[in-house]
Amino acid sequence: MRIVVLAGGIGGARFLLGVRAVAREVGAEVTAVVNVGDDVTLHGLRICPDLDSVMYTLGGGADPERGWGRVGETWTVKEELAAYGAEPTWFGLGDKDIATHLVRTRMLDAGYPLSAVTDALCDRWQPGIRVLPASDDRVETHAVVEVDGVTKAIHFQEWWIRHRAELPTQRFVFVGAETAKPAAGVLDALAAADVVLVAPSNPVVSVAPILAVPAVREAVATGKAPVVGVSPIIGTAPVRGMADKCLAVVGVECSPAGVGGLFGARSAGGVLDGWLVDESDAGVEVPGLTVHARPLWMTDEAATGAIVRAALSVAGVS
Ligand code: FO1
Repeated sequence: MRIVVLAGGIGGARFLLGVRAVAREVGAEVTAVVNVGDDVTLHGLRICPDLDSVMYTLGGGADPERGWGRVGETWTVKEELAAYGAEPTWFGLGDKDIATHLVRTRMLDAGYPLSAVTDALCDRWQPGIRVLPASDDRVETHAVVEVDGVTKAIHFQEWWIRHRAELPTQRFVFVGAETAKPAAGVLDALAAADVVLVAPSNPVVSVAPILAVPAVREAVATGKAPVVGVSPIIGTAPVRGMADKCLAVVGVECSPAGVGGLFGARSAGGVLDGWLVDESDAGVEVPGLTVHARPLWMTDEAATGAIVRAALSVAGVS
């Protein structure tokens, strides 16, 4: 069986631990198509938070408390940069993490596409699945905000970290998405997939930027493989992170029904066939979608594996 997972953020990385566990049991191949909308260049370094969260988490090097960055991290370079007053001081780069960005930036500057760079970085981390950026092109999430009566676009990381998602925000823009092409390998993986899973990642700033690449959306929406999503919302709150604030920006209710409706049914121009919601949300209905309910807390790899098995069963491929 070939499983493709659309993923971003820490929720996506943790979901992939369960996907990998199930894939090992059933002998499936897994490809993660990962959000690049959070990527940013700071201090001259290209930083890809979602690719790194996936790589570090599956490679056993992620910090379990923060969720992002490396376990056992030190912060000497960050402190030295702050001592110089080198902005942005609101973004924390750990010493070990910086090595990843140095290798990535050097390879990108030498002309390698992000997919090849990611492959090279994964040689060290051995994530046990194929990790692909959604695009080798720049697709960068910006938030259109109002500050002191002035409307301007700021990078997602500035909105998320510096302003804790609390600025009055009109909308998100995925800069470059319209003309971006899927990264090498993405369309082949989708064409060969037996099932596509949408991880319980932030729907607005993790999954939407992947689907904003026109050929990716087209391949997911019209492909032969069934597409099943796992709700990142339980009740009225995100399982993790600030998806509630992002959903408010796009005017979607923070609920499993709201997010299911945002993705929409493939039969009605959306991207999903099935939608897995938490057991406490049993009875939720989304037009055009097969909705199943089961416990969705990813407390450990076994619990996450059980969620993945349920998603495969909704897809009819288990
Ligand atoms: N999140 C923070 O809240 N503060 C930080 O200083 C920070 C730095 C950082 C550096 C590298 C990296 O890969 C991720 C980092 N994150 C940080 C997490 C990141 O901003 C977001 O959680 C993701 O982009 C959302 O998926």
